[in-house]
Formats: sequence, structure tokens, C-alpha cells
Amino acid sequence: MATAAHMLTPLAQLSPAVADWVASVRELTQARAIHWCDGSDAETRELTTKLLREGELKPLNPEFFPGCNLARSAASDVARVEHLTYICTRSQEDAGPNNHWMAPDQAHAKMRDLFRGCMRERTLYVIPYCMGPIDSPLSRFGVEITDSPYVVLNMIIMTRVGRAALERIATDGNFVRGLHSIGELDPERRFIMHFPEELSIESFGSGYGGNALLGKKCHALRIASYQARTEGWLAEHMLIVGLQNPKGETHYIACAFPSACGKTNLAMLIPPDSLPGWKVFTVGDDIAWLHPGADGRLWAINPEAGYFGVVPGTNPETNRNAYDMIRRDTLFTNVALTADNQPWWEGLSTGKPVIDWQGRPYDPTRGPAAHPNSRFTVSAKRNPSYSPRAEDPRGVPISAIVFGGRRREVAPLVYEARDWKHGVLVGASVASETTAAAVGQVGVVRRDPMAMQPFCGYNFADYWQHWFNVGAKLARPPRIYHVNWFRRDAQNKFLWPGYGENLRVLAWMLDRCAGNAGATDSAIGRLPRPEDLNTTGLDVSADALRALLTVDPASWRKEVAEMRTYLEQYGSRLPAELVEELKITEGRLA
Ligand code: SAT
Ligand code: MN
Repeated sequence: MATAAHMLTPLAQLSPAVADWVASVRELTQARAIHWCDGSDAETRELTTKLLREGELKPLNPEFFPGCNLARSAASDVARVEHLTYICTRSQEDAGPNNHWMAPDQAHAKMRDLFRGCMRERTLYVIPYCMGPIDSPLSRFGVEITDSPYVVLNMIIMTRVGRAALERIATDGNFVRGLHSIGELDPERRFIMHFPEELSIESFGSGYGGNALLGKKCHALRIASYQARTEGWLAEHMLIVGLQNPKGETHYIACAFPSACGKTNLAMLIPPDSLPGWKVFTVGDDIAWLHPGADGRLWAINPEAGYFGVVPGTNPETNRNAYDMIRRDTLFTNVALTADNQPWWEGLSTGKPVIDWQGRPYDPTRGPAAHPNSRFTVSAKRNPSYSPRAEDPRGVPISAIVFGGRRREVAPLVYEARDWKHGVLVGASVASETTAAAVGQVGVVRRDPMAMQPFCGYNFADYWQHWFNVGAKLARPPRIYHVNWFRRDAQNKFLWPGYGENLRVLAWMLDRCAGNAGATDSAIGRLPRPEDLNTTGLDVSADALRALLTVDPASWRKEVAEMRTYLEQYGSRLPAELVEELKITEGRLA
């Protein structure tokens, strides 16, 4: 810990292991200078000033958006690149059919060629960071080396950067090594490589979000999921939220949805006026690390310290907390600008864009003004609903796990798994329409088990087995649910209003956990009957509600057949328990 002697030691001398690695990276990249990041406000100010001077950041209107700046990424570098993302385990089977794979030697050689001399004109930044509350035994540590000051600014917001992290690395001795360079931002020379067996990441050629902020998806999900398997816990693509009912009881739930499906909105949900007495507390909006506790419950921490959220659609109606939170000390990426230099995005009912996300005069024939995957980066401390328990080193106990996807049809509003084992099948069955968070076609349904398809650092078959193993350790496992806020009618209109109204569904779940709510059994799990949901003040017709809560056997038989075909690609590695659960569901649908 921070002894007086330690405080005097320069960062570069705290950990010989880190220093040696930095020296070898400097040798490879030929970096002009080295900057050890301490994560201080002064450092943020200094780097921001430098980027403003160089034109890499644009200041936003200080009257309405004090402390806010805009970054524009290269037009071909606006989302995660799953087709260029690899898991490099010694055996290809360990990466599984769910991942692109490259042999570690080959991947290292390829990346060495890219990194060689790439920082000649640049400063090398060393970012020691902690994922999770700094004093939590559940937290893990990493060091990212990057040549992008924009990445440094983001990492300082998104993780706990600085001396304390480096001190823990020096005492614990292990850390995840993440090497990043923006290279030439050339999509042809871009790779995101993961070496879970070596706890290391090498990322080249992109400056964007999940490709470049290595603490986030690369470390906290891909590498951590692998680590979690050996250590007996789970690293998941889940928000964590505390719900306090009118009686004053707070329960925490963890929800897995694919990117850009509303995790941030749900994590900061504002209860509708027609549900008085409810309060909502955000623990995390994207990633949960879940550990079986000595009490037989599942405990969760949010490894992150900030939000890297989708901007479009954020407004006082959809997410008042986020809307307020991003009006100060926020880094915007790829939004549009108004005439008086305020950030603008689709979904705002005020203001008018004059400059688009690429800095050109706005022309609606060229598409949206803000990029659909434009983002805000902001400290969690700015969130009005930030949970006082978010910094608790023990984490929070989880009462329910919720899986979900974006589905026009088939999936009902909500259903409950019969038990943990059935819940693993429910999670493995998640499918969702693709979004702008990843490069590729938007709106096509793809299988996205546990919303982890882009993020699981090893073979999904082994991952599902690990889910069964973790469940077996829990004397008091959370209940497991599936939700779909995105059902549409024949006219393509949403059947469910979503946002704050989603609390009605969550309230039903918590009542189920407490043994106070009814349900009806179906082939795929238990659903609320319309009378089991609190519908006071809800503007949804009885017909729509019935449609939302109906399981159509024919479309579900088709769904489950697709599920079987999907699972069969995992061959003999597929857990017997999962096959058993699938057979039970098939039998119930027959
Ligand atoms: O680009 S990120 O991976 O950080 C955001 C997301 O896709 O969820
Ligand atoms: Mn995400």
C-alpha cells in the first residue's frame, strides 16, 4: 500500500516487471519518449490541452457543456472490428468456433512486424490500471501501453489509473499486458489479438473504443473470461443495477444484452410516475465480474469506473440521468455540432445539426448527422443514480440474472427459467439483431449467447460447462430471466414502450424472487399473466400485452431447431447438461 517510501518512488521504478516490459516495447516501437500515467486531474488537463492545441480535440460550448470536448475518429474506424479480432490459444479448439483463431507464434510475428518502429515520432504512454474497486480482492490489474493520448484520456475515465494500481501490480506480481498503437489507422493493417494463456493483448491500427481501450472488452471480458474460468468466477457482458422497492428493500440484478441494446438506459432507469416509491441505483452499465460467495450467493463488481455509452437516442425521455450526466466533463466521439458548437445527435428534439460527425457541413442525404455508434465517455461519479455500493470491495449480491436481445418477433416480453440449468440454456439461446456497435450489416438476427459472442475468450462449449460448474457452487443461485423490449406488431411498431416502463417487468421478477408473484408455465419457461404485471398507468392495449406474453409453439419449434443446429457445431465438447436441457425444451414444444 501507499507507504511514504513508495510515494517517493517514481512510477517507472515501482515494478521491475512493468519497467522491463516497457523497455522492450520501446526498443521494438522506437518510441521518442515515455510518459508514465498517474491518472491525475492535472494529467487529464495537460493531455487535453495538448490535443486541443493539435486540433485532435474540439472544445464544445463551455456555457452549456463545460469541460466537454469532441473527438472525431477516422471515418473507417468507428466501431469494433470482430472480423479482425483473434483469440490466440495454442490449440484452436480452445478458442472454439465462436472465435477467430491464430496460432500464438504466428500472431506474435505478425504483430511484431506491425509494431516495429511504429512510435518513432510518438510518445509511448504507460497506463497502469485497476479493474474494480482499488481495494477489492475481486479486482484485477493491467498495464496498457499506447501511442494515443485520446486512449489515455478515455482509460483515465473508464478505469482506475495510477500509482495505487502500479503498487498492487508490484506486490501481486501479475498483470495483463496490453500493447496498443493506432499505427496508420489503416483498416488493412488492423488486428486485435488476444493471448489468454499469456494474459496479454496486442492491438494495432484502430483508435476506437473496444478496439483500443484495452481495459474494456479486451481485458475485462476476453482475457478475464478465460482467467475467470481457471479461478472459478464469471466475467460477463452485463450491467448491474440496484432496485429499491417502495418497502425500502434493495435487490441487485445483472443483465446481459448485446452492444447498443439499452444496457446503459436500463442501468440508469428512471421509474415512471405511475410506479411511486421505486428507486434505481447504477452499479455498472456494461461489464460484471461475478463471484460465488461464501454465503452461497453470487456477488458482483463492476470492473469499470466510467461509461462509454451510445449517444444517439439519449434524451430527457429515454434516459434523463445520462442526459444530465453528459453535460459536463464528458468526452464525445463522433457526434454532430450545432451552429453554437453544442454536440448534437439523432433523438434530440432540440437544436439543429450544422456540422456532421466527420466535420463536414451537415447534408441529410449523406446519412445521420451523428454516427449511429457515436459515444460519450464520462466518469461514473457524474451519474445521478450512481450506487453508493458501486465502490464496495465485496461487490453486491445478485438476486436475478436477465438475458435479452433485440427481436422483432418470437421472444416474448419476459420469461423465467425453471432453474439455473435451464437458465444456462436460456442464456445460450440469446439471439439478437446486429447493431452499429460492430462493423458489418445492421439488423440481421445472429446468435449471441449470453451477449458474449464477440467477447468470450475461449470455446463457448467450455464456457457453458463453466456456467454449470459455477451454478453447482451456489446454494442460493439467482433466478434467471429472458427479456425482449423490442417486439413489434405487423405494422412494425414497437409493442412495448420500454425505458422506464421496463421497471414493471423487473418488479415482477423481484416479486417472483420473494415468492410474491404469479406466473403461468409455458414450454420455454414461466411467463407473467397480464394480471401478474403492475399495469397501473401503463399505456399498452390489452391485445398488445397478450401478444407480448404469448409463446407461439410453431415459431418456437423453428427457433429451437435453429438453436440445435447452432449448438451442434460445438460437437462433443458441448456439455451433456446443455443437450439435456435442449431435449427437455424440445419435448415440451412437441
Ligand atoms: O466499442 S465497445 O466495445 O467499447 C462498446 C460496445 O460495443 O459495447
Ligand atoms: Mn458492451
